[in-house]
Amino acid sequence: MEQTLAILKPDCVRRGLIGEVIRRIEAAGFRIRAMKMVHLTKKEAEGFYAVHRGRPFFEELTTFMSSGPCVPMVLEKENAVADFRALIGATDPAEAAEGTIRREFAESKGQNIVHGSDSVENARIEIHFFFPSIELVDRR
Ligand code: YYY
Ligand code: MG
Repeated sequence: MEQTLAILKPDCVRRGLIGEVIRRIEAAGFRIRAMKMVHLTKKEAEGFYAVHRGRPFFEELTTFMSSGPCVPMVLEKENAVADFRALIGATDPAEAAEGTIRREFAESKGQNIVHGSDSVENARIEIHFFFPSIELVDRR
């Protein structure tokens, strides 16, 4: 079964939307295989988003991601990576499809409520960034 890494970003936590977003994730058929709350340091946020280093939004992005606690989770489902990207919608909420999580809740492109891995390979890397294998449950 495919897995993806989701993060409920600091804006989601700050605005009291953890429950609402998790409700939508579960209603869409994803099983939660790991979950915790962490407050990333600036350096940790830079490490997670290393692929974007040098981009104009990198400083703002990593400052935002280290501005408060976030909730990383491992989600499992057939076709989890693509299906989760579809559930959250485009990066910019103004361009995200009707009914997607970002369209419904995100206030800007930079503060867009939730992260989802963009490939199966990146999902594997991102899952291990947050979760040692002992924290990954395998319950049916
Ligand atoms: O995968 P996704 O989160 O949809 O977008 P990415 O292109 O990977 O960018 C990561 C993150 O960076 C995005 O969620 C918001 C922020 N960002 C931005 O603030 N401005 C951009 N032009 C592009 C991305
Ligand atoms: Mg991305």
